[in-house]
Amino acid sequence: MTPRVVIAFGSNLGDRAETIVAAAREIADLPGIELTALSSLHETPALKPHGVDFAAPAYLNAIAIVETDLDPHELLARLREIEQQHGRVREERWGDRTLDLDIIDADGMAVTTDDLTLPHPRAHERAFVLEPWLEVDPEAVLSGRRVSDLLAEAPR
Ligand code: PH2
Ligand code: MG
Ligand code: MG
Repeated sequence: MTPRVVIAFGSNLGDRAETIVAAAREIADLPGIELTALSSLHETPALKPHGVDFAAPAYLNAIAIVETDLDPHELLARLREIEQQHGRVREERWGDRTLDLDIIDADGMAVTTDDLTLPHPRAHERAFVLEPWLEVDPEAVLSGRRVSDLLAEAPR
């Protein structure tokens, strides 16, 4: 069976909805990838390293499920290109951005390298990832835990 990969979208600068919808189409158009689900767009307050920042521009977050045989590093390289095309600038950690594309989980595969850790190390506690994921897959599991349970425990 083709591995199922969960990709998170985040945007809090520019035309957030247009950017996420365009990026989803660009992902679907990548060779070797089939997009099988896309959540709705969830508006969420910006989480910064010191906590939720209501003064920062709010995010739109979404989740896509894709099926692909691409190696996660190969997929990450493609996602970084799409971020670049949408004007992503990397400055401060968790700084405001036009587009963030994160791989959350690749069929439970464990990866620990400098540029990629799978499953995503913070996804289990992020309602802005868990909620849209649950919307497209009510039975979703992350690191052996039900995403519905993780969401119930996640800080709001
Ligand atoms: N992404 C971050 C940091 N903070 N806050 C929200 N609401 N949504 C995000 O996608 C997000 C964030 C780092 O990637
Ligand atoms: Mg991120
Ligand atoms: Mg990222």
